Amino acid sequence: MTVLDDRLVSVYDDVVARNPGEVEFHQAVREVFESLAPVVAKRPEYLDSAIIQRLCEPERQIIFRVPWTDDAGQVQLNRGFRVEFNSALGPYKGGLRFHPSVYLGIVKFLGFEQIFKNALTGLPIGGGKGGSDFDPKGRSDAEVMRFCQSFMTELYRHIGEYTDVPAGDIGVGGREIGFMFGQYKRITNRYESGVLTGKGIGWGGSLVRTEATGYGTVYFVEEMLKASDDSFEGKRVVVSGSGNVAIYAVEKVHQLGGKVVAMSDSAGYIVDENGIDLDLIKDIKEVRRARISDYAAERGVAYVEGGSIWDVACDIALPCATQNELDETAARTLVSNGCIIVAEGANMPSTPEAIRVFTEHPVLRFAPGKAVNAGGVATSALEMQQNASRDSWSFEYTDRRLAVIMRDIHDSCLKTADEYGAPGSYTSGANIAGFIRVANAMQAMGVI
Ligand code: NDP
Ligand code: 2IT
Repeated sequence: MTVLDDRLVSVYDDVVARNPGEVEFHQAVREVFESLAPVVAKRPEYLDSAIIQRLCEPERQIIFRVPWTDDAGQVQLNRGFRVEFNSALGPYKGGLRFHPSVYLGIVKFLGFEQIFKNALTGLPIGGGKGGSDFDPKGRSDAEVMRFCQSFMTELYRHIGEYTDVPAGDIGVGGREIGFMFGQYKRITNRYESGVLTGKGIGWGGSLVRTEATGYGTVYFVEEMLKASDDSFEGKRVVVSGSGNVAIYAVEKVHQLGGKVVAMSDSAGYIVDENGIDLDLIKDIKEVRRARISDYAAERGVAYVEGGSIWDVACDIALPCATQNELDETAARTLVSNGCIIVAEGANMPSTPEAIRVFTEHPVLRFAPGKAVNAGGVATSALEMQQNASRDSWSFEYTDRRLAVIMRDIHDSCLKTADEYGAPGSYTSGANIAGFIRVANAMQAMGVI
C-alpha cells in the first residue's frame, strides 16, 4: 500500500477503529487520503478544524427492518440502510443497491465515494447511499413490488426533495423506482417528483438518465483519448457486467466506432469477436432478466464460466460490474496485453493493488469511478432541475449537457492534478478537486 501522509495516518487509524470490519469503507477512505498529502500541506486547517475527520463520519445512518411476504405466503426478512453522509453541497444524493452482499460497510463506502463524485459534477448535491441485502434474482414482479413497498414504508420518513433523493444502483432500475415512488406518493399524499430520480419518462423521469452512466463513462474516455490525439475508432474494448452501466457504455462505444468484444455477469463472460450484438444483450438482460450464457448459446460464441474477463486482450477496459472485480493479476494481464486505458464505470472496481500496477505503468492511463461514472448522478441532478421547474428537456439537449459535464470533470481532474504536483493523475485530480469543493463549503458553515 502507498504510505499515507503522517498527519493523515492517525485520522485513518481512527476511521478503522470506529468502523470495525467495514473493509470496503476503509478502502474507499484510504484511496482518498492517499491523494490528500499536498492539500493538507498547503491547507493544514482542513485537519486542524477536523474537516477531514468530520467528512469520514456520516451525518446520519439509518438501519431498518424490511419484512415482506413472498408468493408462497412465507414472511421474508431483510435489512434496509440509508447512510446520509454529507449535505454541505445539497440534499443527500445517491443510489439504492439491492444485492445479497449489502451491509453497512458497502453502503458507507458507496456513500463516501458519492460525496466527492457529486462535488465533481459541480451540481448542488450532497452524498448518500442506501440499499438492502434483498436479492431480486428469481423473484416475481409481485414479490419485488411488495419488497419495495415495505422498504419505502420506512424510508419515506427520511427522504424528500430538499432532504435526501435516492435513485438506482445494482439491482435497482426503473421497475423498482416505480414501485418505490408509488408507495411514497401513496403514504405522503404528495406528488413530489423530485424525491427520487431514475423515474419513468411518462411520470417525471428525465430522458438520458437510463443511458447516462454508461454514456458518461464513454464521454470521459473520449476526452482521455482526445488528450492524446486519439479516438475510439477501431479500438478493441472489454466491458465487464451486463447491467445498466455496461449496456449503455457498449452502446456509446459502438456509436463512436469502437468494438466491444466481451461482456459478463456474475456467472461468467462471453467473447464475440464480431462485436457484441447489443440488441440481443438488451433482450436477455432488460426483458428476459436471464443469464449472459444465453447469448453464447444463441450466437454460438465462447462462454467462459467463472474465470476473468480481463484475460480478453483489449485496448480499453471498462469495469462496469462491482467493487474489487479487477485484482492485481487481472491488472498485470491487461498491461501485458497492451491495454492503454482503464476507466471505472463501476464504483471502486479495481483493488488497491491493481491501481498500483496501473499507476506504475508508463503508458496505461487509469481513471477512477468517482470521475468516470459521475454522469449518472449528474443526470439525476438534471432530472431534479426538470422536476423543480415542472419541465422536461429533449434527449439531444440533455445528452449535450451530460457530455459537457463529463468534459468539465475530465479537464478539472487534469488541471487539479497539475496544480497539486501530480500531473496526469486522474485519481489525485478527482480526489482533490472533489474534496476541496466539499471542504470549503463545510468550513463556511461552521462546526456542524
Ligand atoms: P445492474 O444491477 O444493472 O448490473 C450489475 C451488473 O454487474 C450485472 O451484470 C451483475 O451480474 C454484475 N454484478 C453485480 N454484482 C456482482 C458481483 N458481486 N460479482 C460479479 N458481477 C456482479 O447495476 P448497475 O449497472 O447500475 O451498476 C454497476 C456498477 O456501476 C456498480 O458498481 C454501481 O455502483 C455503479 N454505478 C451505477 C450507476 C447507475 O446509475 N446505475 C451510477 C454510477 C455507478 P448479475 O446480474 O449476474 O448479478
Ligand atoms: O453510484 C452512483 O452514482 C449511482 N448509483 C447513481 C446515483 C444517483 O443518485 O443517480
